[in-house]
Amino acid sequence: MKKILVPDIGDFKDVPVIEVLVAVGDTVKKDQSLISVESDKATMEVPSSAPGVVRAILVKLGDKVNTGDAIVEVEDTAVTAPSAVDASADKTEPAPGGPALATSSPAVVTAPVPTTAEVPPRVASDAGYLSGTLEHTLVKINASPSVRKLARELGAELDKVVGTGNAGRVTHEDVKRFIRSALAARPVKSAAPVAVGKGIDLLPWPNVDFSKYGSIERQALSRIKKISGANLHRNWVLIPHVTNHDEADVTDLEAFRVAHNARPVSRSEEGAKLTLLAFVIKACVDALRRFPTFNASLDGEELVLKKYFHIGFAADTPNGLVVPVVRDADQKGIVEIASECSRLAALAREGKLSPAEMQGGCFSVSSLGGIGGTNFTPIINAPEVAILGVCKTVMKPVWNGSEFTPRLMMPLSLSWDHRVIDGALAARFLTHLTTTLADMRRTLL
Ligand code: CAO
Repeated sequence: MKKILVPDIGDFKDVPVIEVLVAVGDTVKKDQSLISVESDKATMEVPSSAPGVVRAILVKLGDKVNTGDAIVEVEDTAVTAPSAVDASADKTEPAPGGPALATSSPAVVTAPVPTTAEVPPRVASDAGYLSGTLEHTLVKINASPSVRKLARELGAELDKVVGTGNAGRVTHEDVKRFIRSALAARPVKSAAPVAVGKGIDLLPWPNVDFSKYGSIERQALSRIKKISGANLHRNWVLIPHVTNHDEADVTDLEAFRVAHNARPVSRSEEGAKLTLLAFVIKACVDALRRFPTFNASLDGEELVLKKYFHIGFAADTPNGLVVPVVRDADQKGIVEIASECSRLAALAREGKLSPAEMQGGCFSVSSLGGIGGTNFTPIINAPEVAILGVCKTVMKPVWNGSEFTPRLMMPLSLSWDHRVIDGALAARFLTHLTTTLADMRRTLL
């Protein structure tokens, strides 16, 4: 029998138990959460330092615990389990400076086993940072006990769920959405047997000890980075991307924009600064209308064509990339689109976008125009089928048939899903976009 103790929880004292996550008779794995405790700064799940069967629960809801308090008694089943780790501090202490090896099976060699106090708590912090001994063990899971319970029941890994609540707090709806999208992303069973093709068979990731070559520092990825990274990776691997590049002559457009911003034409527009991004979104809507295949999603062997025009735009925030959506951009004027982008971008930076403000996009625009660069290959935001990258405008000599004239050129990069779109269609779409941006009056035709 092994008593599981509260590990070192740093400066926290008398933290109340807000959840008991196991019952007597449950079989628990090593590192499985046993209880949750919550201080005014953080929520922590205390994991089991050993596998086994829960024989007694020594705390109840509302009890206050401190480092070293016993919370659960576990009968250690490790010695009989085929691949188990002998984690019982009663039976096996790691030999100083070397691994603990003993199990009932001579064929099983175990890893060094930490003592109870060495098993770190999983910490969720509203503040995002905690000091002292916990700093290196932080897992930012900003969610209420009931949300964490729901996540456990549905099998959602909370640290992969994007929190859309206040300060990125994970809500019940976030967990359900995560599960829905995980189910939707499951490979559809094909009626016909797959005769050829292989899974991606890659070399293992290089395992390098960088500190051998110089001094290093490790930083945990932000929550948004972890989630967007997983999504981007899936999209990059599963979608056959092609990117076309072109340039739009925005000389007249920029002159109009600058003049408009200098002297608003009406009181209602005063204060709403026109941005190039707003014009690009409007031009994209026009192109999507003319080329409906771009305003679509692939669903098995069908294309879902959308009759609405919700346009997402990538927003760079201190915590990573998010994509707020301008809804019904076809029904909005450029001033309205500009002020909506500015409102959504501000909310994005504060981490206050609501789920609805990030859902339902048909097509995305990723603008690096305010920063620089000549071209890039944006990754499609599934289940959309195309994305437009915008780079910084540059004044260039352009041949007009008789002479070179200085023209302000905007580099555009259109990535598209080759399962849905062919190269010729993509070139037509991009040509339409550049022509429209060269003279936005075309959108009125
Ligand atoms: N060419 C030249 N200048 C441009 C430009 C372009 N294509 N686009 C914007 N600018 C200028 C703006 O006019 C503005 O200048 P002024 O202040 O003098 O008017 C300045 O650059 C800053 O613009 P901005 O980028 O802040 O504003 P925006 O409306 O163009 O973009 C937003 C808003 C949210 C798209 C932007 O802030 C942002 O987050 N961009 C990064 C998107 C991103 O990370 N994409 C990569 C995704 S893949 O990892």
